[in-house]
Amino acid sequence: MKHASVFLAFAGLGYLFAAGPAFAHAHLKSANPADKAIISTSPMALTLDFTEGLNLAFSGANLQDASGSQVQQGKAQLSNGDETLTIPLQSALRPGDYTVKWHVLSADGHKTDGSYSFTVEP
Ligand SMILES: [Cu+2]
Repeated sequence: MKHASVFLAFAGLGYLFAAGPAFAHAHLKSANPADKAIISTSPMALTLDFTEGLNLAFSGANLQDASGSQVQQGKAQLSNGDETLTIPLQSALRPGDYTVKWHVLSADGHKTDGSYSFTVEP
């Protein structure tokens, strides 16, 4: 379905549409903790929901604290038709600001990346 709509976009509307933001790659649909969330309890895992299935071997996310240090995390897993990336955290997050930097390869072979932030309150 997604490939068909991509093809139709090229065939019907050409590059004008293809260059637009509505093009179908694996975009981050939602996350938990969410972007700009302020939470009072450390999450057990990061959960990222994408708009397409992912290739686990080339997909992942790194959690960094406010100083840019990498936070210890477990092995990433896919679920929900490979559209949900779950990354377990190995210990409770201390209060502070955190940034999630993600990079994924979708099943259609396209790479996308991005980042978002959340805050753990004291
Ligand atoms: Cu794509």
